[in-house]
Amino acid sequence: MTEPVVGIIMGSQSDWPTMKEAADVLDELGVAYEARIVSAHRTPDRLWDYGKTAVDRGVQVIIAGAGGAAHLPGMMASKTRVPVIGVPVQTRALSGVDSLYSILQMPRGYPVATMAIGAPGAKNAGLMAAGILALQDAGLAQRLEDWRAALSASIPEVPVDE
Ligand code: RP5
Repeated sequence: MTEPVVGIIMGSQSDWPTMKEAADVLDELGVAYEARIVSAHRTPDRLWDYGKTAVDRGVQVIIAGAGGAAHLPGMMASKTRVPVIGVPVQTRALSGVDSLYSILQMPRGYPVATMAIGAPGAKNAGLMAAGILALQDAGLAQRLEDWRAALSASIPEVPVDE
């Protein structure tokens, strides 16, 4: 069994339908990952343990998704030097702008690479993680090139009536 090199963490089970977009694209690209519920507010000790052990466990990129007062990505970035990609989960009350601002405005020194709100952001987080790992993995680099080429080829040049 391949050890996970990407950690997909999220604040709640309710984030999974969004965060699964990241997992799905990592599956397509053959990148080993783990998915965990790690809440900054509800399970702070779990967050601390995850951040403390990430490097030693071989996790090379963390994708962290949360909604509302979305402190998970920033807190994780403060606990580990593993690069953190933040996904603002769409919320009902404020459409995810709350999540976006919570994740985006990090103080100097503890960056979070913040994606777009919702499912497109989660998918791009998976692709961003793959791009980082591909710098040291020629096989993955080729798979990512092929994936991008296939997406590009699927876009028609001429619009049609639907
Ligand atoms: C955040 O609160 C989670 O990341 C989730 O997006 C949001 C709502 O959580 P639930 O009430 O659905 O568990 O911590």
